[in-house]
Amino acid sequence: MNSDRGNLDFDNGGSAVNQCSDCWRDGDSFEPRDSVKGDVARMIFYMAVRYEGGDGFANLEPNESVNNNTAPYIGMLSVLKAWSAGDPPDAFEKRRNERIHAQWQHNRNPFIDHPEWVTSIWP
Ligand SMILES: [Ca+2]
Ligand SMILES: [Ca+2]
Ligand SMILES: [Ca+2]
Repeated sequence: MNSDRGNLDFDNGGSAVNQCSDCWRDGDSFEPRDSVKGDVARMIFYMAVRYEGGDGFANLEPNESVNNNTAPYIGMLSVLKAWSAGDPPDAFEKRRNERIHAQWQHNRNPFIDHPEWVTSIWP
């Protein structure tokens, strides 16, 4: 999925993407299939709070644009919020979060544990 997305922002619509069932893309945005929309959004939200400009990484932040290209911003915030609300964490996503927590550096995605924090941080 990542290679299909490239540097595109996230938004609804576009044309069907080859070899990616129910994925859509146009010149400035990518839309994954419904069952992973929330997963994708929570990953972005996690990166947004994880990357705050330290450790040689840019301060990644979500915004309301589909023309971010390589800038450290990812849109569309309103669409990502809708995707997160429409596809809440399921057993599979929670298990993956537990596994990542156990195996890799004890990082976990707080938005999988607390999806309600999305609207607390980005009202
Ligand atoms: Ca678009
Ligand atoms: Ca999902
Ligand atoms: Ca950030």
